[in-house]
Parts: sequence; C-alpha cells; structure tokens
Amino acid sequence: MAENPLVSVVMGSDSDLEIMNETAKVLEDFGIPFEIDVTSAHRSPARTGEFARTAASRGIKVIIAGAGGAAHLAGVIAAETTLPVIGVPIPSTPLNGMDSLLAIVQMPAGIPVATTAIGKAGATNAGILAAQIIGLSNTSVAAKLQQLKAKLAKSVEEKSQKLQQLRKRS
Ligand code: RP5
Repeated sequence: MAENPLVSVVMGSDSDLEIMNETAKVLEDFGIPFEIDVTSAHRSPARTGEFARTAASRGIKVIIAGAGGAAHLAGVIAAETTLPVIGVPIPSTPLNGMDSLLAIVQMPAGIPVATTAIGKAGATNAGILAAQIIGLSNTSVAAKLQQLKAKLAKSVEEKSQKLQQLRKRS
C-alpha cells in the first residue's frame, strides 16, 4: 500500500477484486500512489461512512468504487464527501451488471457519481479518469496521458496496416 495515496480504490466485496485489479494496474502504470480495500454500503455501512468522511483529510483526491448487484457503494460514498467519486459497475449477479450500472448511474441531482462501463473496460477507464483528474495538477501524469493517447493511435495504425495486408493477400 502506498504511503501517501492520492486515489482510493474500494469495492463491495473481495469477489470484485479480479475486475478492480484493472484499475490498480492503470494507477501503477501512471505511478499514482493509491490504496485499495473492501467496504460495503450494505454489510458495513458504518465503516463505509467513516471511510468517506475521512478520505479528503487523509489526502485522497479521487475515490473509485466498484460494486455489483444493488450497487450503492459509490453513491453512499459520494453522499459523504466532496471528492470526485467514480463508480464501476461489477457484473457479479445473474443480471450481468445491468443492475449495478443502473444503481450507480441513476444518482439524484446534487450527488454526482461518474459512472464507467460495466466490468474490466470500466475498471480500466476509472483508473484513466482518475489519472486525468490528478493530471490537471501533475505534469508527470499529464505527460503519461499524452503518451497513452499516442500509443492508442499507433495501435490503430498497426491494425489498419495489418488488415490492408490481409486484404491484399486474399
Ligand atoms: C456486492 O455484492 C459486491 O460488490 C459484489 O459485487 C456482490 C457479491 O458479493 P459477495 O457475495 O461475493 O461478497 O455488494
């Protein structure tokens, strides 16, 4: 665990870890110190409330919360802090994450939660979005974000060339 984390990654259960590890990988790549833990809106409401109320005073700048099912974790955290909160819908129930997506995205006016896509893509994007927020005041992270854009564009160029070569051969 990083000494002075800037981002806090929490999830409703340890069964969410496989997906939330995608967020951790992104933050590691960006060199952003983060903490990662389990806390549940329903099973440990007191722990979750305490976490949300004290996060800003501990130096946290962004909170990422992944949860599945009736996924209230990101919302109840957002209710208790003025830090930006990003919610990741986890596909952990027979409804495959549609339940989590709607629970996270349909926040009432006044309590915003930035909601990502369901599953691993969403967990990756939560890490990048947190990096974009940190990057507003951190030139090293901002430079890495530019590198990521360049890398993504290059990968499309390569895919395009590969496809044209395949078409020439057929
Ligand atoms: C949610 O319930 C968690 O975020 C998890 O996605 C889901 C199932 O949790 P477990 O029963 O595996 O602990 O609160």
